[in-house]
Amino acid sequence: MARKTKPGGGWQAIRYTLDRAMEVGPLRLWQRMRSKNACKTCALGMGGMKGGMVNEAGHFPEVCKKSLQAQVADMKGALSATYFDEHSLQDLLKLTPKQAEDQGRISYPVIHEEGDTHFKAIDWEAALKLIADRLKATDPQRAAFYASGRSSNEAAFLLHSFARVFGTNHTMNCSYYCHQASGVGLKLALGTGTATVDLDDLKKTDLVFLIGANPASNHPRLMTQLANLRARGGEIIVVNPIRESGLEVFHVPSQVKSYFFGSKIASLYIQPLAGGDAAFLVGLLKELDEKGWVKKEFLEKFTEGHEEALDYARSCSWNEVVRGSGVDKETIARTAEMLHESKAAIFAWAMGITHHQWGVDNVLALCNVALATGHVGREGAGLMPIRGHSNVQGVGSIGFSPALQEGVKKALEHAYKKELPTSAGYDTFAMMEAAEKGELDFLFCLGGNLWGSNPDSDWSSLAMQKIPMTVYLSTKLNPGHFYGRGKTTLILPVLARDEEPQATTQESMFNYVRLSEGGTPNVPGLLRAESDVICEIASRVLSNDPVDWARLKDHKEVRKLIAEVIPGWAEIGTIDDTKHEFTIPGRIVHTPKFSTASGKAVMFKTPLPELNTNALMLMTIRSEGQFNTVVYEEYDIYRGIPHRDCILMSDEDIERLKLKDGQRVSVKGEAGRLDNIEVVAGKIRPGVVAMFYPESNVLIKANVDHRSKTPAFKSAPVTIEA
Ligand SMILES: Nc1nc2c(c(=O)[nH]1)N[C@H]1C(S)=C(S)[C@@H](COP(=O)(O)OP(=O)(O)OC[C@H]3O[C@@H](n4cnc5c(=O)[nH]c(N)nc54)[C@H](O)[C@@H]3O)O[C@H]1N2
Ligand SMILES: Nc1nc2c(c(=O)[nH]1)N[C@H]1C(S)=C(S)[C@@H](COP(=O)(O)OP(=O)(O)OC[C@H]3O[C@@H](n4cnc5c(=O)[nH]c(N)nc54)[C@H](O)[C@@H]3O)O[C@H]1N2
Ligand SMILES: [Mo]
Repeated sequence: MARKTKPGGGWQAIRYTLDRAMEVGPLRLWQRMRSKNACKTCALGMGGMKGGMVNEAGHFPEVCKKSLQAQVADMKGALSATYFDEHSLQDLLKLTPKQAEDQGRISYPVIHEEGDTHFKAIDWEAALKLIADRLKATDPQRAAFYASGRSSNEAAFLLHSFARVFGTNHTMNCSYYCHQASGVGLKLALGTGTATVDLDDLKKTDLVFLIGANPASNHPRLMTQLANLRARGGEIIVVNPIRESGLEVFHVPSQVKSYFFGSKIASLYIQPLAGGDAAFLVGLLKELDEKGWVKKEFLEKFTEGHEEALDYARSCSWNEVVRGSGVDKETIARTAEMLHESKAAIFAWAMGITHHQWGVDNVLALCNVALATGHVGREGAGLMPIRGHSNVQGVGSIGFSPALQEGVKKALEHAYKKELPTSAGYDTFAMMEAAEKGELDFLFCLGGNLWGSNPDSDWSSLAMQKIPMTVYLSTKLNPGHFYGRGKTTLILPVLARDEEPQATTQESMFNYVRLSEGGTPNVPGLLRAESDVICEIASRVLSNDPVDWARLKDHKEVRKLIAEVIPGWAEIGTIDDTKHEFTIPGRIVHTPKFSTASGKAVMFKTPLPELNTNALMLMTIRSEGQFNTVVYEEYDIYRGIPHRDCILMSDEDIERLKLKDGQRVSVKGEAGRLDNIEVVAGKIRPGVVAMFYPESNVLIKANVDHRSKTPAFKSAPVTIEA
């Protein structure tokens, strides 16, 4: 029997809010929450010039427990001046992700050199000199720059352009472990790498096909839209191996009726095998074709490749489709019928689709179904990757990736009066491999937790500890600072966006660029703006000629440059005067005109992957109480999972393996094992198990998708020993 779970949203979110408010002072928290800064958590976006807790359509109040968690966490105290004297490296290596997060804000620079027992405080001047001297002595091809998705467009733009002027294209961001497959797939199929819909489309759609995502935990503000859709008679199809309670019923905190009685979310809940989506989607295409529901005229006018894609679906037997997906024929038929009957459907997805060795194929298969049913290129219909970090899309848009578009490169060369390198840059995992081979001498991390987000944690420790110098710009401690240390490691404390002395900008998943006005530091100390640190290093390494890095400390100057260099971003050049937040032109697709070479959308044949059905398939997922590798609470309320060292299993698998709910077991993966893991019975599809990331990364071997370079975090074979 599954353990008792709580419905999503509702009073727990409110109670949590009140508890947290008391910790840092309710008035202080309210002021921070309402300040004109883009929300720090997911990429759905709220805040900015319209004020905190306001969405892109101007709706207030948009309440989300995640943004509160993130806000409170940044407001709690700073590490004491003697913290690193009192805690040796050995002590720090024992911190769990939650303990590391709970230590407080980093408020002064520290350094650790190979062999030292402790990190030591270092003043900014000495730290910057050390970094600059090292970079001057480093072959640019042996230096790499990683960015997470919380930093501003300004800081990210400065860092990647510094790296390129310095001489390397080894600039990669966290999206390689996140939505890269969505970007690659969408670009191939539709010629654009981002969502084709905006927030308004969600109000016009009559069907949302939600696959491989758990917005109840990870994008709570999407839940308002989903609840509203059901309330106006629309339908929601959920495709997820776990029956997520918040995707069945959700209590929207800002709506009185929903808050008390709950809103129905899923009309149809489908539980495929982990990694079974590709076969399920091909099955949908096959069913649509057999029923004569494929929009032939639309395909002939506006797409290419449809015959090949359809032929392939026809060539797969129903047996293969059902076995490969774990979904029965009747359910596939019902889904196809709902898509056929819908006047305007939106296809939304997250990591359940991208975290596979065939992540790009999954996205292409999803595009095929959307195109075959004609749900692309119209209002209220389209493709919607539900993005992760609050500015991960912006970081990519402004060019923080190994390859620059030719036009952007030219424009940057013109602006900087300097030729930029042409050599290929590493993707994130390739960079880790280079480190492991001893081919990396310097690593700079603009936020994030590269070690924690990597598969195969032990291997990642070995790889990263070979790097001669690693520099972290961080707000809070995480285990990556210690396991992912280099021979010399510097941790430099930075301001969060609502503490910055200057305004910054962020881009939401709806391609909306928002202005954050900044504020004052939440904690006292030697914290600096990210852009300030980057410009200081750049000035020291490259001098201020031909690029004047000192002048670029002014964010307005950076915005002018972005306006000049990045297509579609002209408006950012005047945003300081106009305060006008804007949607990047050319991204939203409301007519069937595509930015591919031919102007037509492309359908691809997406082969059924071979699933390893002999082993249990492990999906590594997020709990209700975490944001990526940052753990705020041990308990996962929505799934009834009591702590982090658990494995979620179906009653069938528990019985088959002669285990018991609550029993402690060992879990063995391709890369390692974890002992003393508690079995938790839950509503998960037999054959599939789930554990929390980042702890479970010990188990996972890095099987990366050849096109997106994204590791298969959600289809890892494991075995269980009692
Ligand atoms: N609170 C909170 N919010 C977050 C984050 C966070 O950690 N905490 N992280 C942010 C980031 S960076 C991201 S990328 C997003 C992540 O958002 P999500 O992608 O929603 O997060 P995950 O927990 O990784 O996985 C989501 C769901 O995919 C399902 N799933 C796993 N494998 C499969 C599969 O093979 N097929 C199908 N159909 N479903 C599958 C899981 O059961 C789970 O419900 O959220 C962002 N927002
Ligand atoms: N097994 C498994 N692995 C995964 C995933 C999974 O589902 N399963 N998900 C993957 C995904 S989707 C992602 S996006 C990656 C996440 O990878 P990352 O983005 O690299 O990791 P985070 O955990 O978000 O980084 C948290 C740290 O960022 C720093 N930070 C927070 N705010 C700021 C800021 O404003 N500025 C700066 N400079 N630093 C800041 C803090 O020090 C904090 O500890 O992990 C990936 N890895
Ligand atoms: Mo992500």
